[in-house]
Amino acid sequence: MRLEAVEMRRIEMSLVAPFETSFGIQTERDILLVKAITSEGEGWGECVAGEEPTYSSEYVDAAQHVLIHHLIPRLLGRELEAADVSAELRPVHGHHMAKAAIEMAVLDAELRARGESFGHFFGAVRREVDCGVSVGIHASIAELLVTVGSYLDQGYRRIKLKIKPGWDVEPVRAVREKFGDVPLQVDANTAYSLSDAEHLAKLDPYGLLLIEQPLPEEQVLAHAQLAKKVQTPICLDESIESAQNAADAIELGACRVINVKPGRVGGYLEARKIHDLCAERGVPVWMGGMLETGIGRAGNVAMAAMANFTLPGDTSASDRYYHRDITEPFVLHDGRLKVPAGAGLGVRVDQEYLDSITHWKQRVD
Ligand code: OSB
Ligand code: MG
Repeated sequence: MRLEAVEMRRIEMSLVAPFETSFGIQTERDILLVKAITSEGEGWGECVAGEEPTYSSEYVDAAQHVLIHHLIPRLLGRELEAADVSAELRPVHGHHMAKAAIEMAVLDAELRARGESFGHFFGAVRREVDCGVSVGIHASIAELLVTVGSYLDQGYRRIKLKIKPGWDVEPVRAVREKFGDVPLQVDANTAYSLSDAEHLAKLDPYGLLLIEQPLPEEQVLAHAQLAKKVQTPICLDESIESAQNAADAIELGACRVINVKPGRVGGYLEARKIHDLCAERGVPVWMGGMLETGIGRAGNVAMAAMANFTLPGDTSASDRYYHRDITEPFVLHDGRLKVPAGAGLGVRVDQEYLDSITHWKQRVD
């Protein structure tokens, strides 16, 4: 397969409700999409980088720049498969979300051309996946309980509460008190330090599935030390940027669970390696989310159907994020989403709607 051109575009999408985390509030997303145009057909990729470098060092303007000037030129006009992309891009350090987007587009083109779905390619063992929902920081406990109640009514099988210092034990206690033993976990997005260990241990009585990324991403050893002071299993998100990181963190005792985000680790193929090595080591994984459109969601749901994705993912329905998706919407049925069965990502992009929300477009060839 030869990569002939890449069409890049930026789209603006409003979130149905503001989403607050320990690193800021988001009300809309400015998303970079890439379309690989190959000798065998086209494929889509979604870049999960946010507008600001606040989740990690990556951000959407930088992803756009590095794709145009450093990544796409290394691939254009070449005979390649998705499996070759990460090796071709190795001279460029970092920029995993940008690399993941182009690898995803090449993989989609390749699989569409041979009529194979992402799910089949990953070795999916289920046709639908259990879904959780990530609940932002709210202005009050009363408002939080309304939001959580509504998600439970919709059928979500697990609740994840975003926490930060000053918004942690109280919201967890309130949710447990009102909703009993629903599967519950928390995500701190690096907001604590090891000196908060005693405070974080106050979450132990609430029987949480896990606490996600309590400490800064580079503090892997400190997570292992924290793990000795809290009973709740520690899960890493931001710290895990590669299969090598994952193996090291597990060996060190820094985490008992891993949140897999294909964008964060440089693509679906590296994410698959993380799944496999965690399976070998008896470490469960779950599919994270970055507020994706239907394009990214399709790939994530397909990967979440792999055997060792044993915890519900942040793979929520389209209407949890957007009033109108750019593909056919993902709809929750009994707390689950269906794995697309069609070729490649198995979703169709609504071209007319996409064009109406596109604010920038460039063809690189
Ligand atoms: O830490 O998991 C995170 C969204 C943006 C950036 C980081 C995170 C999140 C979420 C939302 O928690 C998950 C979703 O897409 O539903
Ligand atoms: Mg997280």
